[in-house]
Amino acid sequence: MTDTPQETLANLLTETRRFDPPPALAATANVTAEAYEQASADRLGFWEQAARRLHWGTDWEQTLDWTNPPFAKWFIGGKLNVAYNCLDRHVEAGNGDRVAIYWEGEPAGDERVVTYAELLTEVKKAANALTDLGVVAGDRVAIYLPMIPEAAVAMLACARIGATHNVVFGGFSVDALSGRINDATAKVVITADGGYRRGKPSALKPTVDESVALAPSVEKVLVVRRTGEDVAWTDKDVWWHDAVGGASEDHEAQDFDAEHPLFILYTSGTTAKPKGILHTTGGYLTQASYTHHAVFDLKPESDVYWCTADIGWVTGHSYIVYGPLSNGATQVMYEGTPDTPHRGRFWEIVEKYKVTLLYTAPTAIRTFAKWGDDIPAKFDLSSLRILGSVGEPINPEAWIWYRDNIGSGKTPIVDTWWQTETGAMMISPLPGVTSTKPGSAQRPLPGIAADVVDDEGNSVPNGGGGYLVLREPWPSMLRTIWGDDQRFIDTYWSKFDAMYFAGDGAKRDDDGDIWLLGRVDDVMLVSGHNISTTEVESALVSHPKVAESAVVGATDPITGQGIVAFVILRGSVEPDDGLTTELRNHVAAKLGPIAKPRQIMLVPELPKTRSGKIMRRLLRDVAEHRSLGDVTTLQDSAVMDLISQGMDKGKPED
Ligand code: 6R9
Repeated sequence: MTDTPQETLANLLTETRRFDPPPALAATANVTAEAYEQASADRLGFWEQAARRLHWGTDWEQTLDWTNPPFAKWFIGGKLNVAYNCLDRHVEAGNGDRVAIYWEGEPAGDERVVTYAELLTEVKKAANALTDLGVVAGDRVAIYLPMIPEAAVAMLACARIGATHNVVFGGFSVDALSGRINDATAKVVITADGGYRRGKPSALKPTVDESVALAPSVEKVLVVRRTGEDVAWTDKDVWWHDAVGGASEDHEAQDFDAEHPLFILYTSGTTAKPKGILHTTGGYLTQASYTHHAVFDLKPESDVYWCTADIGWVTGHSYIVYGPLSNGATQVMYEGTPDTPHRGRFWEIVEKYKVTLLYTAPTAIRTFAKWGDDIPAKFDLSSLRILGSVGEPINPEAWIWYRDNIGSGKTPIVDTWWQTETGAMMISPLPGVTSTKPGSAQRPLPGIAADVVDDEGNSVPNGGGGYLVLREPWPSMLRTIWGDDQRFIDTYWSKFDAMYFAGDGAKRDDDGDIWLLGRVDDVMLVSGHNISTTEVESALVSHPKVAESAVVGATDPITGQGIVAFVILRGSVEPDDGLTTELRNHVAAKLGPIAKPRQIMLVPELPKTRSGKIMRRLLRDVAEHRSLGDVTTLQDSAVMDLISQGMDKGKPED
């Protein structure tokens, strides 16, 4: 027996590199260290001030109502229009000629420049068209579109008339789409004939037709012509260019209650029925807008911002549409994949539009690293001043690669932790304040009460690992799961008393900074130690031959679970006989022998969701030789065949 309490999550990886903010950035930063002090002295006062950055038609009477947790209300009595905040007020302030969107289609030369005045006109017309189709405030509208400006127009038009949008990733299956339309009982679906993906038109309309046949609530389908391919036509279908093209340009935005439902977004990636995460109006916009201003230090007159996310992901909602547009940003929107027509496409776009702020995901960064340093080196990336990361823990080596190869070795990196459920960023460095550490999201943003706790819900000391929780409500928090309050309580508020449990593991380093360690469902129990997938993956990625890896725990007769690692090598590396042994030893040297993988599989690809998250659940099925579970949210189903074939050939090592 020992006095040491049972560790909740092991802390194996140490990182000592530090990068101070560039002095020039710090000197002019939108947000300084004072914000932390202000927020800790008066958290609600701090959020009131952030809300004042928006235009309210009617002021709120009370900032927060938390008398019936976990059902929060923010800015009670306040009224505002989200589209007015994103568009009209910028035009009224004389900025109608400012570019809102530089849109870049996937086919070369396919581009559109949309100013704030033009975007406003389109949104007004679309708002009128939706009204003509019978949509009224409170109705749900499903949006299933490629990355074209109409996606933003559709969302803002819904917001303008108080309809609740429900965006579904273009490319999701009939099951996924019809399930989401039905759960939200959407009245209208907005879609397109198709979009471009990897150099080819990729149809969307057939999936909508099949889904609508299964969805009795749908009355009309509004169809954008994007590819011009032939489409089947039903009596519910209306062309966007007819309905919106013919609509009036006059539309006065009406204010809605701060707690009016703005959107539902379904979370993906689990086996269970998708959860319709509900966000409302005032608190959501307050935090999406403030965090975009603070974390990207946006200077709307001079910055060109580019978030590479898809509109079907919460990142596209908060950091393509609502955050940036509410701040009057000029941004790039890109339709296609990073390797069409060549692997330098992203960097070509950065060079062309002189992008200053770039927000992308670790999966993309690791892919670029795999493709080789020589590709970004061919382009002028000197306009970049801040780089962001979101979606998964970023491995320290991928972080360094990003900074060195994309950020010329000098731009700050903001690793932003948040979720569909949190609505907006929660933990992140501030680029003009924080001395950054590769791989750490570091510190809760001002006004956010994040903590790392043990099984009993007690804060872990510095150096300890455990569960990431939020101790206080925040403005952009989910209000419930659509139609299922009990599931909302059970999923997020039952593990610990009076705390929101995010489902992520985390640790606090010796300075108190937070490191995300992946989903707790993925944590591996090896010989009595709880080991995070993230730390083992980061150790693997720190080997110069490894571009990407995914680690899972597979049942093991001796250790409980054995660590099985799936590894993608960097582009130029030829595997040799000793490589897997070398990698296993490398992990043992970095993290200790307990974390040494039982088996390493070299694979060409990893199974990922549409937002780029590794689906470890499927890899666990492979590692334990089970048939595959639900693959509806998988980005590319052929990947699993490739991996399973390789797995059958490989045999466990000692
Ligand atoms: C925005 C978004 C949420 C989950 C979250 C966590 C993971 C997101 C992260 C991160 C480590 C980061 N995640 N950002 N993990 N570091 N910077 O991704 O929303 O799709 O709902 O996913 O993604 O596991 O719980 P969503």
